[in-house]
Amino acid sequence: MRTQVAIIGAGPAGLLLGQLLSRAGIDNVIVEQRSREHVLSRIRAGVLEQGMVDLLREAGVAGRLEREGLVHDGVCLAFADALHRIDLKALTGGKTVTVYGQTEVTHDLVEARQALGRPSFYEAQDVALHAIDTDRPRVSFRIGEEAQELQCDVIAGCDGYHGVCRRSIPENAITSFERVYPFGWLGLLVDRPPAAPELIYAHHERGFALCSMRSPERSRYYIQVPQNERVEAWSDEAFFLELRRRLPVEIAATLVAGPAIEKSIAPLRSFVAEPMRFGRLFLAGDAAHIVPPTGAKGLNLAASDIRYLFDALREHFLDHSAAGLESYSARALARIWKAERFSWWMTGLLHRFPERNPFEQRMQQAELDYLVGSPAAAAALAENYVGLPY
Ligand code: RFL
Ligand code: PHB
Repeated sequence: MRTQVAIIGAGPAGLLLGQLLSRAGIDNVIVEQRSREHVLSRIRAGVLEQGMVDLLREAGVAGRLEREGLVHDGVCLAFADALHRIDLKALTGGKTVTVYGQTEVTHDLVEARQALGRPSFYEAQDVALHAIDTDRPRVSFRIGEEAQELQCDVIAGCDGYHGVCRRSIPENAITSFERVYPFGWLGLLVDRPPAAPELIYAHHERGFALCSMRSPERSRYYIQVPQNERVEAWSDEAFFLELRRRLPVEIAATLVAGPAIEKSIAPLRSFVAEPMRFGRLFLAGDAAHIVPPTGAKGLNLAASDIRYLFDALREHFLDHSAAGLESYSARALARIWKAERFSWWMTGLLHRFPERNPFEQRMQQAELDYLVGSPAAAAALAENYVGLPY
C-alpha cells in the first residue's frame, strides 16, 4: 500500500493531522495500536486554548464544540481558605478558554474521518519504521495474522510518549530533557454539577486539588497523591473527603459527591526531545514532549505542533517547497519550551513538595500572595493560560 503521509497514532494529534491533510487533498493513512473503542474511551484533558478551537474549526470539526463547549472568561486560585479569581478575559484583551473534553474532540475527529472514508488501521501490532533517513520510508505492522506494509513520503510520529517513533531515531541524533515530579494526580469523573462555575486550582498544605468539569452536569476532580499511590487505595468516599479538606470551606460545603464514572492516576513529568525530526520522520504531540497537567497545556501543544506540521506538509506537497519541513522542529520547539516553562512553574506554585524546606514553603506562599495581589503578575499567568500565539 502507498500513501503520501503515514500517520502513526490515532490520538488527537494524529487524527487532527489526518483531517487537515484529507481536506487539503493530501493522501494519508493512520496506523493505531489500540482499538477504536479504547481510543474513544480515554478520559484526559479538558481545556482548549482559542488557537486549538480555531484549528478544529479550520478542520471542519467544531460544530458540536461550538454548541456544547463552555467558554470560560476566568479561573480561580484557592489557598488559605480563600478563593481568588483571575479574570483571563480582562487581563488578555478579550481572550478566553473553552472547556470541552479531549474525549469529545477525539470522538468528533473519528466521526469526521469515517465520513470522509479515509483509511485507518486500528489494533496494529508490531508497528515498525524503516528507511526513515531516505525519501522512501516505510511502515510495517500486522493486523491479526496479516502482515502489512505502507510506503510513503513522510511519516508523522503522533504515537504519544510510549510510542515507537521517537525510539526509532538513533540515540546520537536526539537529545532528551526531563524532570519527573515526586507525585501524581488522582482524577475522578462524576455525573454531578461542578462545584463552581469556573475551574479552581487549589494549593493546600495537604496537597494540590483541582475542580474542573466537562459539562453543567459532569465534573472532573483531581487531587495530588504520592508517586506510587494505587487507585484501588481510594474509595469514592475517601476521594471526596480528601478533596473537600483541600478546598475553601464555602466550596467544600456546596460540592456534590457521587459515584465515580472513571478514576485513574496520572504521573507528572516534564519532557522534551529535540529535534522533532529525523530524515522523513516528524514527531508531534506527546511523542516529542510531555508537560505536567497543571497548566492544561498537553493537548493544546499537540494541536499547535499539528498547525506547524500541517502548514509544512502543505508546502511540501502542494507548493513543492521543503522550507516548512526544514523549519518545523525549530518553530514548534520555540512554543513548546515556553509551555514547558509555564507548566513547570504552575506545578511548583500549587503543589506540596515533600522536599521543600520552611524557607522554600514561605517563598511559595509569597508567590501566591503576589500573584493574586498584582495585576502584572496575574496578567503573566493569564497570558500563558489562554495560550501564547502560534
Ligand atoms: P496520545 O493521545 O497519547 O495518542 C497517541 C496514540 O498513539 C497510539 N500508539 C501507537 N500507535 C501505533 N503504534 C504504536 N507503537 C503506538 N504507540 C502508541 C496510542 O494508542 C494513542 O492512541 O498523544 P497525542 O495525540 O500527542 O495527544 C496528546 C494528549 O493526549 C496529551 O498531551 C494530554 O492528554 C495529556 N494529558 C492531559 N493534558 C492536559 O492538558 N490535561 C489533563 O488533564 C491531562 N490528563 C494526560 C492526562 C495524559 C495522560 N497520559 C498520557 C497517560 C491524563 C493521562 C492519563
Ligand atoms: C481537566 O478538566 O481534565 C483538566 C483541566 C485543567 C487542567 C488539567 C486537567 O489543568
